[in-house]
Amino acid sequence: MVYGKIIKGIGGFYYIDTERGIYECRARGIFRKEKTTPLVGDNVLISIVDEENKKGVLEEIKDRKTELIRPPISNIDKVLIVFSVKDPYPNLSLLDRFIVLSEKENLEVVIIFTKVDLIDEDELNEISNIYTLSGYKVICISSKNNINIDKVKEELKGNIVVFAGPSGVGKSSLLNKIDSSFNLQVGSVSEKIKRGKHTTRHAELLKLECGGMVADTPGFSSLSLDDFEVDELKEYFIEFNKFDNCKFGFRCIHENEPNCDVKNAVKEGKISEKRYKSYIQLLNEIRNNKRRY
Ligand SMILES: Nc1nc2c(ncn2[C@@H]2O[C@H](COP(=O)(O)OP(=O)(O)O)[C@@H](O)[C@H]2O)c(=O)[nH]1
Ligand SMILES: [Mg+2]
Ligand SMILES: [Zn+2]
Repeated sequence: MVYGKIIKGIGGFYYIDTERGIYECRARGIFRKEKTTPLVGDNVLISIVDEENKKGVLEEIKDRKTELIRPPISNIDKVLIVFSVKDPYPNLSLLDRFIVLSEKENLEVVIIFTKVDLIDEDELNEISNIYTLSGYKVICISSKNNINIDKVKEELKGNIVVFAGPSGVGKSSLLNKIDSSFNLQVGSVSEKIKRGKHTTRHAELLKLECGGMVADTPGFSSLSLDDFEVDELKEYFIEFNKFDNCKFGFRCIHENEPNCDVKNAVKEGKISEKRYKSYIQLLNEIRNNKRRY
């Protein structure tokens, strides 16, 4: 048997990348019986049926490290969350929402601020400090002026990553810089139209020149917090976890409780006030969602 990874799945066929090339495989019936659906990203064993035409059978799926449902993809190592510092101006509450969704899925988060050629250093620090204070790795780049593209490549090496972020922030420009074979359309509506036509298209993994793979998907296809509980949200604001001396202990949701360690840390500037406000905003959103049903 040959070891490989599913990089694409279309109409019951799985495309498995192995050291001997890519094989087109059907899955054994046993998977259907056991109700396991092979996912793009799965590490698998295949048996080869026809070497000449590169056909095989998917025999075994190895345990998954992570599993995203939307988009359906497994074993992602990290998510690179991309926002521009200007044009468009970053919506930080949206950025915090991307972070929360990633933390819930147990993905490593790296934040990339793009278009740094458009603002001065003080403005840039003000934005990026919020997230370094929270404990995140932040990379500030310009595709236009070739700033810190190597640092992004460093994050990709040997990893499977997904890029997430709103449109217009420079994701395609960045991917083109990372790997010249991409040749993605930049700044045009045509890419969006193309995407619209392929809304049911499956996730796919693309190999990078620098090693590693990137998932060809718009990141999260849903940004809703419908699946969240009020008392779990605090887990996904990772900087809160350092402050655990609240009077109400682990039951404290750091909102209106007295003697709250997290609220004190906000007052002392040890936790960003912006991040705390985002937290309260998302908390209320989760509550309102629950009331609707
Ligand atoms: N000034 C500046 N503009 C950029 C940079 N990167 C991308 N852009 C512009 O931002 C717009 C959107 O870029 P694109 O890569 O298509 O964004 P995407 O929608 O996230 O894929 C285009 O007009 C790009 O030329 C950058 O580093 N600096
Ligand atoms: Mg794009
Ligand atoms: Zn508290």
